[in-house]
Amino acid sequence: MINDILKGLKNQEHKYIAQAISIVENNSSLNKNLLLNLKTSSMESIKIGITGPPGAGKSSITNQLIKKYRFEDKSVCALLVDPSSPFTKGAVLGDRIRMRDFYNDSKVFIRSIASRGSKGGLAENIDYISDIVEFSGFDVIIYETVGVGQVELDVVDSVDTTIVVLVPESGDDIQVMKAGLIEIADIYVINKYDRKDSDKLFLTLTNMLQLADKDKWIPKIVKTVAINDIGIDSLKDELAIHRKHLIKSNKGLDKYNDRFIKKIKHRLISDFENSFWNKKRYEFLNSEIEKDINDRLDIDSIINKIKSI
Ligand SMILES: Nc1nc2c(ncn2[C@@H]2O[C@H](COP(=O)(O)OP(=O)(O)O)[C@@H](O)[C@H]2O)c(=O)[nH]1
Ligand SMILES: [Mg+2]
Repeated sequence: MINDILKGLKNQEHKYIAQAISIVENNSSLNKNLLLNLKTSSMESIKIGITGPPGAGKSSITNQLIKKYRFEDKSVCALLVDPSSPFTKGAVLGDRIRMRDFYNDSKVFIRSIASRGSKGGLAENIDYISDIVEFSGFDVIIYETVGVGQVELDVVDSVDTTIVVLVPESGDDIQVMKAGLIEIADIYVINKYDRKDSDKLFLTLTNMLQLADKDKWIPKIVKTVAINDIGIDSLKDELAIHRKHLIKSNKGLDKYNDRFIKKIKHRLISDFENSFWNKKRYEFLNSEIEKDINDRLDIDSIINKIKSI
């Protein structure tokens, strides 16, 4: 079975990509281990993260970007990280409908992934999922996420370029800063530039970027009206410029190495946990939990006891 999956992934067959991602999402450790050694060369595909508040136009921008990359015959994978619970599928459905443009295009793979699955969150699975889609050899991989929670920060670690989408009505500078969106952006998009107060947000952002560290990459600001395909070409140009910067400054290699180290650490932790816990250790832990709160040993003593078993 695993050989079929690997072969299917190499051929970029949607059925197998979906199956591999499901294996990871269902967290079946046996099957997940079979996927562990996907050899990927993380530097090859263009990896983009798009984040920002709900309704800012992230999916609309993703849609337009996919069209542009398809025009160059690049294959594209878009992963929509859905923060809603498994019970409220609304957001996902909306995304799917707009993405229907690519329904018959075998070089476009679009999938929603749950940030909070029934077993385990995205954070621990994002390494696997990005390995799967990179192994499948997509030229471009786009992750769409909402806001800046832990999930988004994990996604930022997995991509080369992070786009933060803001809209004129998304509020004043303080809110933007407070939301933590400032630190993570390589490119800002002010979408819905057809709306009033767009220039105001542009000025605010421009002023804010004056404070940025001049030795580092200074984020660009791109104005777009995603629904009318305005500014998307500039966005694509800026993505290419940032990519060149990453390669020239060796930042791309640094990011790759950081991801490599992170993967090793994640794997070590999960291997350690899997081999550490056995029946006796669990039994001891449970016996403590069954005690009245005041009768339990303190945490350090419990840990030492468990280690000694
Ligand atoms: N006026 C205007 N509406 C837009 C623009 N881009 C997207 N929208 C609309 O904004 C709504 C939310 O867009 P969507 O892409 O789903 O936002 P997301 O939640 O960030 O993915 C949709 O109704 C879009 O049609 C734009 O540039 N101008
Ligand atoms: Mg969306």
